[in-house]
Amino acid sequence: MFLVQPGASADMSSLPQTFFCLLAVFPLATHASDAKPNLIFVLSDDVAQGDLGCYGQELIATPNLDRMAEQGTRYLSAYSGTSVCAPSRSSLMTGLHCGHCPVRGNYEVPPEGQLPLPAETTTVAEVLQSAGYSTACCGKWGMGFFDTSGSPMKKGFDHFFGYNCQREAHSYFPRYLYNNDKKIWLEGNNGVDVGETYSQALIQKDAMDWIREHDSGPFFLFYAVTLPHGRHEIDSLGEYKDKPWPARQKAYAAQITRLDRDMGELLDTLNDRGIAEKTLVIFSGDNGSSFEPDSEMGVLFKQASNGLRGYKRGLYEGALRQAAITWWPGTVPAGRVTDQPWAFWDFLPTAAELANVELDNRTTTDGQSIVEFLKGGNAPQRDYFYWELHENQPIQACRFGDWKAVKHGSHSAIELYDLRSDVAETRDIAKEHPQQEEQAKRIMASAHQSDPNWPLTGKPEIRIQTEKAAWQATKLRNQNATRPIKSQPATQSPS
Ligand SMILES: [Ca+2]
Repeated sequence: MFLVQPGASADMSSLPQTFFCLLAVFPLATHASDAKPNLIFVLSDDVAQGDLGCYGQELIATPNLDRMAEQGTRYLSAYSGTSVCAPSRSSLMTGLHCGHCPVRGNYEVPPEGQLPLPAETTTVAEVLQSAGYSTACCGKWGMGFFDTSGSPMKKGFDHFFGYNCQREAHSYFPRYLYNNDKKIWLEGNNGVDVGETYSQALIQKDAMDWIREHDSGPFFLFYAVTLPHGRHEIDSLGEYKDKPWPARQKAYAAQITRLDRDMGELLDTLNDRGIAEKTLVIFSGDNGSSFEPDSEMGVLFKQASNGLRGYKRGLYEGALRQAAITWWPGTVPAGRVTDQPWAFWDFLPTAAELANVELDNRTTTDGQSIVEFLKGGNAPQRDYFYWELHENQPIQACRFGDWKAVKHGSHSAIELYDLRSDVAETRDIAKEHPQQEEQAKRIMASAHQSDPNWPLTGKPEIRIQTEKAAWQATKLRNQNATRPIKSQPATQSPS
């Protein structure tokens, strides 16, 4: 099968140099290695601001994340890479926004997995590995199968545990997970129905064990938790069992509370091992809310209570501003809530600064270090933030100052909003502000690097055919799946 390699037509020379930093990977000599903090980035799949008590949720219990916010800093304008899984986490891993990132959409390839990150693209894990960090990824990967250039084992991780393919991660009772690149079969699961082995229980155990084994540090854990994305399957409804809600809502609430409990165990583990003050934990969603505000789920859980427009698979603020909390006792200010913006592509340069390394000349980033911001200072100044989304009709968006522009397709007009007076993006004022409209056009033209996988005109034929073949391969796998060996139904509701 022929696949266009991501980034194959990259033409760096056409990019304005002001938006690219070209740097070198070598340790800075001035600090001892014990000054390097441990880094944990928890990326929850689809958790939204509106799911958490600290952002106003009243029906779902999240005591541990609320406590994390009290002891740390909570962000109102933390932007994801884009608003679906693979490109959002690729932006996080590569330090590139989706105008430059080699993965800019969910692009499934047969027999399993997603379009791989190319060999020449550096990840934050590789940067940290080069700085002497032990590295692990637990949860969901989605950036390339093990026999491709995008394997987590080739992208800077010493250890991997979980799902390689994000489609397999729709099931919380999968037939198998991977320990490094070795398949481990899970008893009683067929990947289609509710089974007996709940994946998150194994993933959480692996992550906590790995932290304990590496507590002498420095370490980097990319904990890509699958909760609450995919089918709303849960091993126990807990306190929601008797709520007068539909089954799906009960299961969703229980997923969020399970996520919260696991985050509580994570922070307790750091405290118990005496490494809390040496460890920065960033908790974040990978996109904004995944529910329409008017849907049953959206209404019950008031998913649009933050007053933002849009949700997953769009580029309005509600799709891009995710739930985000940082925690590092003694270093990150406790109880701070800030509206100053940062974005996923800032993580790579931030991690590099904390690890005391400079980036090599193969490594480019669109981000800026937010170390001073994390410590209580201001967010870095920048010219703009930029996003793309390549699901069906490609969408572009940018934010410059308080101006926000969105463009739905190459032939559409630019929509322009003033976030200062209209954070809900209700009044398109492009016609009244031609200068800002022009500025948005210029940003969108220069920030989009041409790539045969991601044309702004729509899905290329090769992607359509490849995704079709991937879907057939998945269907065949599921048809051949065996029924659970011992059927003890847990709680399930349809996705
Ligand atoms: Ca997601």
